[in-house]
Amino acid sequence: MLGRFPHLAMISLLFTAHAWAGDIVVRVTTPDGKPLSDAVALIPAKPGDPKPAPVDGLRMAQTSKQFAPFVLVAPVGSTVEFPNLDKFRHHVYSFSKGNRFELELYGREEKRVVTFKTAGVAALGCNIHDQMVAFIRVVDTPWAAKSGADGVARLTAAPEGSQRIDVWHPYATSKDQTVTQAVTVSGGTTTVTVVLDIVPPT
Ligand SMILES: [Cu+2]
Repeated sequence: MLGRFPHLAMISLLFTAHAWAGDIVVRVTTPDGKPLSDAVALIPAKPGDPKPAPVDGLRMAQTSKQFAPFVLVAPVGSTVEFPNLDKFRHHVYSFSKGNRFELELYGREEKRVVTFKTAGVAALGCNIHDQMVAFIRVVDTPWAAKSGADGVARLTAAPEGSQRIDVWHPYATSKDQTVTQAVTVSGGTTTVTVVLDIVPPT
């Protein structure tokens, strides 16, 4: 039957190929091969890509005069809670373009919520405690993930074919704190290693 209608077989193959998606395991390391945590791997959004679903109730806590986590990934339109777990007050702000906000002095067990509407980086600080630094990477792609302590970030159900992956870390020395790498996704799991040179501020 397919011999009589070879175009049907062709259509079927094309359809199957498009339905395929693959997972990408991004191993992020420093130049000496150590796993690098808190890096954000993403496939930049292209026209026609699905939008990421906003997430409600993401969390950026203040505890022991630090933010936790150090890096948070938030799809555009997500809300982030800023609970203060310390016994003293914090005054959290971001002056980053598109994601400016200021949470006036607030105390223990008080919670503030901010909606992040612009893709980019929101650098967080506290007016009271200079050492408090954290970053929210606001993304407009459904394929974004942060590397864990093992340096691995997983992008699931990425479209097959040739893809560009951007890996960002707030202290990377590369342009825009980003290293770009090409990867070919062909179903199953594809592993790629990305090296970032990091210089934390002194
Ligand atoms: Cu503070």
